[in-house]
Amino acid sequence: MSAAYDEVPRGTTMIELLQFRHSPYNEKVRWALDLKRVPHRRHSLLPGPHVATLRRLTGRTQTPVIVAEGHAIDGSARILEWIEARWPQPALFPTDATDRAEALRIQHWFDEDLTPRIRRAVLDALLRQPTAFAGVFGEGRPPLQRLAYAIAVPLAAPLVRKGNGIAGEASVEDGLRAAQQALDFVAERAGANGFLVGGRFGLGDLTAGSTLAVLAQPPASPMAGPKPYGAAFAALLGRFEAHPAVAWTRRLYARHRGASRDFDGPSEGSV
Ligand SMILES: N[C@@H](CCC(=O)N[C@@H](CS)C(=O)NCC(=O)O)C(=O)O
Repeated sequence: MSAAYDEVPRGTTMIELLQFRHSPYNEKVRWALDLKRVPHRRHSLLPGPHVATLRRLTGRTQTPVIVAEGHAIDGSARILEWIEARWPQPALFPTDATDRAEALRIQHWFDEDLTPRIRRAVLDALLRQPTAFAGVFGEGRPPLQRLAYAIAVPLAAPLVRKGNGIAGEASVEDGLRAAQQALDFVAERAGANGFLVGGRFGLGDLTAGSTLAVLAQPPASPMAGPKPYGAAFAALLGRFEAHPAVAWTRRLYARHRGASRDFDGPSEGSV
C-alpha cells in the first residue's frame, strides 16, 4: 500500500480512486467522476510498486480501483456501472436499448481488444527511454523520487513488457495497426455532431476518447503528458498527428472533459 493510501482514515466513507496517472482505463473513471461531480480522493500509484498495494485490495494488480462502502472494485466497465447507478446525472449510458447495446459494444471492443494492443506500442516507445517512462508515470512526484524511479525502470522493464504482452516487433506493429483501426472507426462513425452513439455525449465517446487521448495528447487535459516527450514517443505521436480522429479527440476534450489536470488528494467538493 502506498504511503499516501495508508494515510486514508480507516472506516472512511470517502470514495477512493487508486490509479495510474497516464492510463486510458483510469482516465475513463476519472472522466465519469469529474463529469458527475462525485466527491472522491485520488491516489496515484507507480507501476511496479502498485502490485503489493492492489493485491491486498482486489487480489489482482490492475488499476483503476475504487474503494467505497467497504469494498474494492476494479475493472473500469464495472466501476462506470457502479458510478452510473449512484450518480445517474448527467447520464453516460444511453436509455434507448439499441443505443445502449452499441455503446456497451464499443466499450467492450476498446477495453478488451483495441486499448491493450495500442498500449503495447505506447509502452514500448516509453520504455525505450526510462526517464520518459518515469516522467509520465511519476508526474507530480518530487524530482528525487522520479530520478530513483527512472533508475529502477530498466530493471522493471522486462516485467512491464511481459505483463502487457510486448513480445518483440510484431506486437508493436500490431499495436500500431490497432491504433489505426481505432482512429479510422471514430473518424467514420462520429456523426455530424461528433458523437459516436445516439447523437449525444456518452459512454462510447468517453471510452474511445480516453484511449485516443494517449495519441492526441489533448492540451491542458489530464492526459497531456509531461514535455518534452521522449524521442520514441514523439515519433509515435507524429505518425498519427494528421488523422482526423486526433482532432476529434481534442475537440471532445475541449468540449466535454471539463478538467484541465489530474491531481492527488481530495476532489473539489469533497469534505
Ligand atoms: N480491463 C481493465 C484493464 C485495466 C488495465 O489494464 N490497467 C492497467 C493500466 S492501463 C494496469 O493497471 N496494469 C498494471 C497491472 O496489470 O499490473 C479495466 O477496464 O479496468
